[in-house]
Amino acid sequence: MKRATLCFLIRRGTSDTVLLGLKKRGFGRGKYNGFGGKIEPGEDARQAAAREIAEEAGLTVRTEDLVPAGQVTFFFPASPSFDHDVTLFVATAWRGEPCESEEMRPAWFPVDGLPFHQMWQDDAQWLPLVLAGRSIEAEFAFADDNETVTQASVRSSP
Ligand code: 8DG
Repeated sequence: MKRATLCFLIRRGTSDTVLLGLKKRGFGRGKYNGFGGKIEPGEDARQAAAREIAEEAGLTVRTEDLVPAGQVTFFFPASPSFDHDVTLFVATAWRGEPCESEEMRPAWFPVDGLPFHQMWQDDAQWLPLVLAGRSIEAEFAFADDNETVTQASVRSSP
């Protein structure tokens, strides 16, 4: 099981917006997602998330500004090497302006207008909870196409 992080940067305002990145290559290519990736040896989840945000979006986030938002596990029975255990964070403070990287093209979306048709199918079941400030514990399993959700479990706490 690979350990990874995923972070959502939220701009609070009269209506909140969230920064997503269109993944340009690799796993999840063509989908919008938060910023994150594998936790490298010697890193904790916060350090990994801050590094990925810098690499993928060109932004500096202090590890203490990363607010834990729970854990999601993704199971791919047809391709177990894709299985991921993902630590979630949100942040509302960072430095810099988002810029496109080799891996991600960043764009802002209203939290009530997320591009679910261009995201992982499970995201509609948990991302609105996380963006509303809740912490979740979730598990999803995917069909042989590695896209269609076959089993879902989401628990949330305030
Ligand atoms: P890296 O070089 O950036 O470390 O690797 P990568 O290929 O870009 O990504 P990864 O480390 O394999 O991490 C996969 C990312 O995708 C990780 O942030 C978790 C995320 N992810 C899944 N499945 C799903 C999903 O169903 N929904 C969402 N929103 N994210 C997912 O692995």
